[in-house]
Amino acid sequence: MKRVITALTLLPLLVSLSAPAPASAAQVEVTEAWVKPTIPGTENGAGYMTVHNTGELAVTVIGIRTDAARAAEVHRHIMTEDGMMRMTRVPKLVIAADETVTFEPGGYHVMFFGVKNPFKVGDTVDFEVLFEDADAVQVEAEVRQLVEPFNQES
Ligand SMILES: [Cu+2]
Repeated sequence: MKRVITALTLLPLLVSLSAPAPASAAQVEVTEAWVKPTIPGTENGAGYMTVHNTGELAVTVIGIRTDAARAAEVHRHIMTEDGMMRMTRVPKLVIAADETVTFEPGGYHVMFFGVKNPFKVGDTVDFEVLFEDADAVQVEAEVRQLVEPFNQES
C-alpha cells in the first residue's frame, strides 16, 4: 500500500517535469558554426557561430562544454583605452527574445584551451553551448580557414 501512495504522490511531479519549460533548446538555434585550424605549436583554438534566440524569453549563455579541449569559454574582444584589442571572458551572455548574436573574429568567440588534437581544415569539432535557463545546444563546427585581419590567437 505504501508503494502505491508513493507512486501517486510522484505523479504530479512527473507531469510537471514533462510540461514545456519556459525556455528550451528548441528556442535557441545555433548555425554557421566553424572553428579556425590551430596553429602548429599552439594549444589554443577559437570557434564562431550564430546564436538566435527564437523564443519569447531571454536566455543566458553561461559556458561551453567540449571534449575537444581541456576547457572552453565564451570570450569577446574589447578595445582598451589605449586602442589595443584584448580579449576577456564573458561569464554570462544574455540574448534577448528574437535576438541574434554573431560570434565572429574580432568579437565574441568560443575560446578553446588545451586543444587535444590539432584542429585541421575539414575536421569537425563538437561542443555544447550551456544556458542558465535553457537546455544545452549541441554544436558541430567545421574547421575552416579564413583570411582575416585579426589576431590569429582569437
Ligand atoms: Cu579568446
